[in-house]
Amino acid sequence: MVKHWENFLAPYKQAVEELKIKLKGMRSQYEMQSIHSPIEFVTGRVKPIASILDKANNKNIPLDKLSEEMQDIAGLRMMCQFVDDIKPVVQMLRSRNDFEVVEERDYISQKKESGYRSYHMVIKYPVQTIDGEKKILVEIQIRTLAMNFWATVEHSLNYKYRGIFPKDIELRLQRAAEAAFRLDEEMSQIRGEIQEAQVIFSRKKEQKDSD
Ligand code: 0O2
Ligand code: 0O2
Repeated sequence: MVKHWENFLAPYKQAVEELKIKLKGMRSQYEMQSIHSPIEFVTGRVKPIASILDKANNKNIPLDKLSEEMQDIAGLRMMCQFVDDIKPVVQMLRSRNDFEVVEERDYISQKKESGYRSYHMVIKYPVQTIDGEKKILVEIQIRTLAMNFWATVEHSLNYKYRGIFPKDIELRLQRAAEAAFRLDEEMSQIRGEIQEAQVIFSRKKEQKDSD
């Protein structure tokens, strides 16, 4: 059984590792050209077996249909400083030719009832194995740092309360979601100022490094 999971998850692990390098590489390319990177940082994970089983159970996904019906066994996250950075990242992902985008879900213009905001893309990624090429589904979530902060906190609370929040916590989470939204708006307003400061800061850092 353990061996079976190990075999099943191996291409997902490989995909996450490869995509982390590729997507982090996009950030370094911006840095090299000294232009504002729309990507702040990238994380990735393979869903833990227990979480796969829970989700399959909740969504009635038969275990032999996991690879077609569970889109986030392999998951990448790309964090951006500003809401306006998200579109260029999405465009860039669409224009790559090392994978195919099969679905997009825009929870930014259409936030979820919980208050969750993020842009989701599901891609079909070809992994090269010793038995030939395997195409697997990978979910990429693109969000701002503020959206990520909210989602991370809500995710832990969700885990603690198993999705059934006490009324006061639910209310606070909704207010926190609004506050995160306003924070993103405020930051967009002073985006120019922030970026100028960041350019000066990185020039100073470069100077120091070359001294
Ligand atoms: P790195 O790899 O060091 O750069 P869960 O099932 O949710 O309880 P979880 O949260 O997936 O378990 O596991 P874990 O170990 O906390 O997460 C590993 C990394 O993947 C974390 O960043 C998370 O921010 C990120 N991550 C977690 N869940 C998801 C997801 O659903 N989709 C995507 N795309 N990324 C996720 P590290 O450790 O800084 O990453
Ligand atoms: P993990 O690894 O625990 O994060 P569903 O899963 O039913 O919500 P669907 O169609 O499978 O819906 O995919 P969807 O909603 O596009 O993406 C699911 C993933 O988005 C979740 O993965 C979360 O990572 C994130 N997400 C969606 N809604 C919320 C929310 O209200 N709060 C938070 N914090 N994250 C959300 P999982 O399955 O929870 O996995």
